[in-house]
Amino acid sequence: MEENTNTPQQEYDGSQIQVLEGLEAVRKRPGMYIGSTGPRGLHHLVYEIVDNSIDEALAGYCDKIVVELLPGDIVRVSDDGRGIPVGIQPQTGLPAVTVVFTILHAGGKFGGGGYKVSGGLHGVGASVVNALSEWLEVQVCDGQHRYYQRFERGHEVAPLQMMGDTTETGTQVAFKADPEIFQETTVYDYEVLLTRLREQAFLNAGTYIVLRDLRGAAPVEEDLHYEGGIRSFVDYIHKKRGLETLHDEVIYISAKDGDSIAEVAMQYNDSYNELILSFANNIHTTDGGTHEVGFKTALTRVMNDYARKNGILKDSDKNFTGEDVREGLTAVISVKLTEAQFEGQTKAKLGNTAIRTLVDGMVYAKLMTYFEENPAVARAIMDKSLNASRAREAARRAREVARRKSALESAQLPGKLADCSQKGAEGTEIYIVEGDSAGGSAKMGRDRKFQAILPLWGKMLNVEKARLDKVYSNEKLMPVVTALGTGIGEDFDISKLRYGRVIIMADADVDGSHIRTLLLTFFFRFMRPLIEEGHICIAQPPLFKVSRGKQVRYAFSDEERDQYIKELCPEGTNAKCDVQRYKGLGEMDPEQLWETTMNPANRTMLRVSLEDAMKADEIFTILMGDKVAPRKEFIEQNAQYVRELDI
Ligand code: TSJ
Repeated sequence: MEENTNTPQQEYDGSQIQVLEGLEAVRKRPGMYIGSTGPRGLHHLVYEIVDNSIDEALAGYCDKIVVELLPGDIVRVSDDGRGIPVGIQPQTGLPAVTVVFTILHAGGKFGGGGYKVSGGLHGVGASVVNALSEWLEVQVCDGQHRYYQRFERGHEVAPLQMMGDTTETGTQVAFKADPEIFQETTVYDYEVLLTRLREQAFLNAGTYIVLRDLRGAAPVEEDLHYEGGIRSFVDYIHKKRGLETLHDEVIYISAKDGDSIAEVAMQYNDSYNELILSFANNIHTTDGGTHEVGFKTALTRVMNDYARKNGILKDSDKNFTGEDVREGLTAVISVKLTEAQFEGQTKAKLGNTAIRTLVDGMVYAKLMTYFEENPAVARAIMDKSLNASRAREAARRAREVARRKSALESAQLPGKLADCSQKGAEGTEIYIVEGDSAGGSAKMGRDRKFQAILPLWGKMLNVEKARLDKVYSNEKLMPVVTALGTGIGEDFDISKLRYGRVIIMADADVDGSHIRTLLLTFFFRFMRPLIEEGHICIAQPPLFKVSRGKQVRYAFSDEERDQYIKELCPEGTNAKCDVQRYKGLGEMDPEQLWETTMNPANRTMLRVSLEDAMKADEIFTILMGDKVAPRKEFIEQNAQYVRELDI
């Protein structure tokens, strides 16, 4: 058990009071401990519990973990580990298992200040889940006895009870998220849990994780077990995205240094995108850190050294850049270490410098050996990088031409842009609108002081197959680039942004979702800081107009529509409501569009997160890629989610 500043040292009564105060604090400010009380926070509860079983598996004592969703959205997690210890803890006079669920661990992953990962692999722990659950029940078997305890909103209902004899060992925890805390929803999304648990199964090769959904009429179950570990992860990503690989085998490298372990799995595909997923102690380090830096620098050096040695790069050629050697690369980096330091605002960046040295040294030495032993694979990868480097040169020239041209044309704004009168990014917005008729309504309905409108036209560019040089000559995206003013890729300069908000406005149908996916993918790949800094939004036009005479309501969902019908035309009266379903933005007149979607006083908008954009990028890859089978499979599997996923 970790040192814990909250652990009371006094007698039983005093400790109990502090226990309750600790968990009350969690209930008062749940966001501090689990990030949010929305769906993300809700799913986080499951991860917090499962992480404990995974730790037990990593310690070598458990090989099967079962996660079940029961009717009523009760979660049950079981493992066949040693069982949480039940012995009395001297500081508290309570069984260790009771302490695990009732005493708040110091700090918190999302808490302000004082957070330090102290060797333990998991986050804020079981007591936070307990505090935020309407009820929680734990059962522990230690090979001799079965024990049971129940808690309600963090309070123990009764002390730990011995229930009988058993030869089994393991831990089972069942809980019901508290609807008082999770007011938005307590319903779990099977796919969300599946994705996360699959990731954990990849990261912990050999561990069996079963996800079972017993909420519906027919049970749904997925067995997650990958002997190949992160090798299987890379393979899975390529198959799922329908990407053709450049070489058959996933390259796998690993090394140890004291208590630290580093592993890399990598493979090239025929796209132009790089995907590097890095993890430290099974936590996804979305902001990278020392392990990722070590990998990238070593990869660039290996590629250049090998290419020079084998005459692939001539004396007169310039070195490959990091971007050249990562084009079309999918890599998973996983490190496990004690005393991991997580840095940055979201604590998603690894800081330990010793890990950089470990990964760098390992990748340089072992990848070089791999290339020497597999010259055909090396050659295929080198050719890919050569191509990338030539395309980069071509893009540079295209960019210079574009720059020179725009200097000549005195930075011409696109002809279809209806600019706002106010200048500068502060308080201004640009609506990017698909379709001419919607563009026309938006131009007439807007407040021209601070709202600019850019209608899009022309054929869509397949960003998946396009490099930067293609973007510069694309008639659909180029107006967006010039209107925003920032440039793209390595030229991107946010200080040149001409509008504070960039709002995508498209229909709520399949074509609309295509254009949203395209634009988000484009921003994600070429103007990522716009997303990171929260500049990109999605307009939310209403789906229905419900009216009775002069009374009008706009509804954004089926439920809202039904509610307005009830309000305007109560049952029992013979009033009749007129319900209009908007099939597209073009069906709204300028005033309606202003009132419902563009007027800051009434409108709702979605701000796009990096995660949304990553999802769009993934969808885009599948929808636009060459292979038909994954696309078909994706559409079939996701038909019911498309609205949700397509953002
Ligand atoms: F955290 C938790 F309570 F929520 C939880 C813990 C939930 C679940 C589903 C499993 C577990 C858990 C904890 N599984 N296995 C363990 N193991 C221990 O707590 C344990 C057992 C023995 C020893 C030892 O040193 O003998 C040490 C530990 C940490």
